[in-house]
Amino acid sequence: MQQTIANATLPDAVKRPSFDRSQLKPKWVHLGFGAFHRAHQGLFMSDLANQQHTDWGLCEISLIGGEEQIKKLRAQEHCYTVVEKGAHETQVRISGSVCESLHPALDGIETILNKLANPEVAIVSMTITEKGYCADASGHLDQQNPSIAHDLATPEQPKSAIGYIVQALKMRKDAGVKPFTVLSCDNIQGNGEVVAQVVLDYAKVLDGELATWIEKNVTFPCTMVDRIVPAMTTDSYQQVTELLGGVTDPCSIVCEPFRQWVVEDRFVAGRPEWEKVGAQLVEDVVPFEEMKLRMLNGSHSFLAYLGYLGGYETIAQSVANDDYRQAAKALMLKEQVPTLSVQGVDLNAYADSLLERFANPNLHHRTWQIAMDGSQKLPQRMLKSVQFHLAKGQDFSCLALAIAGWMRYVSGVDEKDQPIEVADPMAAELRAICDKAGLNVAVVSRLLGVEAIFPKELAANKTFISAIELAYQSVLELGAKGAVAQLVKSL
Ligand code: NAI
Ligand code: CS2
Repeated sequence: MQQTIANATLPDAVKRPSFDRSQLKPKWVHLGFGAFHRAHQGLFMSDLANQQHTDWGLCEISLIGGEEQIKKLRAQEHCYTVVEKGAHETQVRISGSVCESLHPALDGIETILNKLANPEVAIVSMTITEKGYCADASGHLDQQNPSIAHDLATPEQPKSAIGYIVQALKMRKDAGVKPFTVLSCDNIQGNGEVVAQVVLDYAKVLDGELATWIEKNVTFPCTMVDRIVPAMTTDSYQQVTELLGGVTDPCSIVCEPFRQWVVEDRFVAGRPEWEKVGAQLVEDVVPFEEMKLRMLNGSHSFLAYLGYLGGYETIAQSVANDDYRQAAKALMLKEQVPTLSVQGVDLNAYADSLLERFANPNLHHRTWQIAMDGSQKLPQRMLKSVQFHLAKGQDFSCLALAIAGWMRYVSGVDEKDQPIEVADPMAAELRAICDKAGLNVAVVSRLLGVEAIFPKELAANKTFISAIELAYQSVLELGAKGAVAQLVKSL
């Protein structure tokens, strides 16, 4: 019999689930068995089950890719390893909260729809990345999105997460079954509102009565999720194998020790008591989301674009450069904090703690990974803050340099004339614009013309245009490192 973490003898230091896993029922379905979910919601649930008797178990579904991983998860009885690596300490735990898994390519679309329509299912959560919501720049459903166009034409054979959710809700409504709560756990401001909007837009196209029923009966709580979970690499799998005493775990994940989960307490069919294991259940999550997205993710994107261009492979390497560290801190404190409404949080201390987390030498968080999908990330991490400063006539030179760094990055050629593999749903369109303009400040106004990213009014603002042009010019002339150093001198 093949040795897996489910049947092997593991080193004593490895913490295994202490609860009876046979009691778990798949009452919570999650879409997107990616890196983050495993280290966050899956582990919260496993911790809770370790602490109290619960029958809340997870059914994992990946809709795009991840088929092999689902097979591997099944082969190890749905257990997986989470390694929490701090700067000085490492903890190894086995998460045991998953009791079922499905994949359209393995089990068929109908099986997944039937699972979602099963009255036992009370929560459907998701980590499907920003692009999985298929929203346009106005926050409405993008009906031109190929998966959405496909699903609207054949709603009983969906491909998109939105198509699955609406079809399952229809099946529940038709069968007289009460709905589930839809819980977005992606890094999107107002993530609950965003998913509610696209779900309702989609339902309205198909069936107005269904849309009204969803509006009345389904809740879409917003969540703020936080834990740095880099994509796994050959090296990190190797490290896990060593920590497991030679046993391999292809579903394992390595992450930082910090984790935070703030959730709006609006669940239509019950929820596990996540507050017992550190989650914050609150009335309004938006102030926390803004804080995290603008301070953590905003500075992460700054470090990702300018770090990559400056030759740094990881975030830890980028913040080891004092200029980058100071610029990231100024971006947080001078340009993001004034835009926030969160109460009762010491934001200076929060900024320091973020820089400490970024500096964790044991996490190999690649600048390239964070630079991914910039077209989806910039608006929420930076553009609202820029608009705030423009309205007040205030300086936003750190944010301007981050946006200019992104513009230089999406050209697809680095400072040593080497190709950059730009991963972004709009990569081809952005590349074509850059190729036409060349590595030239003229590219700025052309990229600002991409309405899916930059609101028209912002793109036409002269102060905004010249700030980005100035920043872009400095990246061209001084290189990313030089531009960051110059920025820091000017602060
Ligand atoms: P990942 O690449 O490991 O997993 C992505 C998951 O999204 C996969 O399960 C894939 O099946 C699914 N997916 C991708 N495109 C999709 C689509 N169009 N429709 C449906 N499903 C789709 O990425 P990871 O690290 O798990 O991150 C996923 C999201 O989690 C991020 O985009 C972010 O919003 C959120 N997050 C990630 C954190 C991290 O540090 N990795 C921390 C906080 C939030
Ligand atoms: C990162 C985030 O990939 C990115 O864009 O900024 O995934 C970041 O690691 C998390 O939001 C931390 O919670």
